[in-house]
Amino acid sequence: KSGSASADDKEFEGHDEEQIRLMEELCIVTDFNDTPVGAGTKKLCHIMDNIEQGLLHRAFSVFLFNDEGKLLLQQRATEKITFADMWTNTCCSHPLAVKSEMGVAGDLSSYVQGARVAAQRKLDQELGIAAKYVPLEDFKFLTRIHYKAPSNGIWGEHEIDYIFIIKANPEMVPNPNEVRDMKYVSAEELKEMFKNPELVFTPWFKLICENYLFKWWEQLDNLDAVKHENEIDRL
Ligand code: DMA
Ligand code: MN
Repeated sequence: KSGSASADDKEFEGHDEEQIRLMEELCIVTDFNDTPVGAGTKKLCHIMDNIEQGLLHRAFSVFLFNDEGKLLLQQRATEKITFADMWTNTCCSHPLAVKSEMGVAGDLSSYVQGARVAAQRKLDQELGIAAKYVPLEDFKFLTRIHYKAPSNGIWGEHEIDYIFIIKANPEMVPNPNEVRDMKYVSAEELKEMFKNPELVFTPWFKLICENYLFKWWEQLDNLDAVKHENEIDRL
């Protein structure tokens, strides 16, 4: 399948122009151990046929907590090509295959730093959070999660996802092309949301909640005790 993305492609029929344009971004393609092996368009990396043949890419997920210990959730915009309208963690996307975000082959700390740069970039693009509210050194790296999940139609995810927690109280101006709604929740409020059959959540957010988040939430002041930076958790 062709890697380029254009509004004329039949895969994109009926989709938002800006979101189609973003499908041209170059993601970092990795092997099973998260070593970069090349670059692939966001389009190519999210086609389930390619994923079923083993195509894997690098991603990040940010969990932002305010000083009341509440987690900032977002509901994805209807315009999103994958996982539209679903509730999820604060911000997710991909470090791109550029010098500042890819890191140096074999050097995990440089991969982590590249993912922090990408996280800061997307917090601004999606939520209108200025970099001064989310300094790079404040992104606490917890672990990497390898997971696969189908979306709608031909689309899906297959990622090694860098998980970051950041404590901040930012001003925000959500970008309506990315975000439909935002909400700060306590752990109890999130558990109530999970019981509401009218709310749909992204698969990675559910996986992370089930496996780690509620445990981490109790340890926000002691995250060094729960992080495991050198592993890749296969979920
Ligand atoms: C992709 O997120 C990353 C994960 C962890 C699922 P996304 O679909 O929100 O990416 P983007 O914001 O770049 O469209
Ligand atoms: Mn992805």
